[in-house]
Amino acid sequence: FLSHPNQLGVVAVGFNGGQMKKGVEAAPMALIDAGLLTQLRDDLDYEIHHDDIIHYYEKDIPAEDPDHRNMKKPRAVSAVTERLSSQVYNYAKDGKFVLTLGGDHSIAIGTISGTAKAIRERLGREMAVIWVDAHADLNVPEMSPSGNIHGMPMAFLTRLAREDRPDIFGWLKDEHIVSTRKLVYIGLRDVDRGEKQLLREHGIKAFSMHDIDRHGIGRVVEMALAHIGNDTPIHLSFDVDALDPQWAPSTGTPVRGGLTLREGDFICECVHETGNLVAMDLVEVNPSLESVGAAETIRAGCSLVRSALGDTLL
Ligand code: 6HN
Ligand code: MN
Ligand code: MN
Ligand code: MN
Repeated sequence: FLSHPNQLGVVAVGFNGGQMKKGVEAAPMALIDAGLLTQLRDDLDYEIHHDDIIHYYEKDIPAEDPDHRNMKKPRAVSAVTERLSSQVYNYAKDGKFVLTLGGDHSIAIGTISGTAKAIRERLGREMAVIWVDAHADLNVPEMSPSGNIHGMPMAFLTRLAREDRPDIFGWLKDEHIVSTRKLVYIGLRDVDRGEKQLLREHGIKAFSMHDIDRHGIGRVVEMALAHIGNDTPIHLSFDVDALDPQWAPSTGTPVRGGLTLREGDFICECVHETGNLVAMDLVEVNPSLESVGAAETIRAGCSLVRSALGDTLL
């Protein structure tokens, strides 16, 4: 599905407004300083398209941003993701692979809407999303326990949540939307009550840590890819907290009992092998949360991205 499979568009998103902890905005810089883009260029032969800017979107963030429908910082997240959506779209419409380095997971509202629109226009197809996370990030605003929008992106992207105000996600049009049938979760282990109900009601495919323990990661990835079908463009949204805190301690909402780094890399490798991957997000790396674990978490993040881009396969 990529007309230029070795052309890589990179967006560095230093945004933390989808949750309350500072530090996640520093992740793109930390990942790039760790040599990620150099490795992709020199070891994996990608031609990198990057404006060499870490985007903090200061000008898009309003001074006044009162809660709306239980959402915190709704105008900031909306404005930033709207801008990000067109940045991602501009790479994807040319048939480039798009790598977005977050940032908290609210940014997926921007990245996924951007690729979904480009894939519709360019190929006349609906895209699938593989969401690897400890959490489902499927809360409708009113049922969110925290009001943090990083727990809501998939609700807006599937239209399970909707808002018509143009300054609060009303900019999301049909072309940006992903079908609940084309969404697959891997790694879930901390899902809120309302989210569980939505997963059930809409028959959304979800593989929890329980499923991974039962079937093994190999079989789970096979089933996930079978659900999507082998002729569908894939956007991979990887929340580093899917990994066990042993591998990725520096993240805002760590949950024990997660994936090993090897299992995370394996998921990325298998998705790469399909040849259908068109975009990836790496989110929720927070280098300031764990002085000891930050370097390790950054290394894990780099490893996941390299795996999704074809490293580690012989
Ligand atoms: N993430 N379900 C919780 C909430 O606040 O809605 C946690 C969300 C975490 C979001 O990790 O991207
Ligand atoms: Mn997440
Ligand atoms: Mn998470
Ligand atoms: Mn929880």
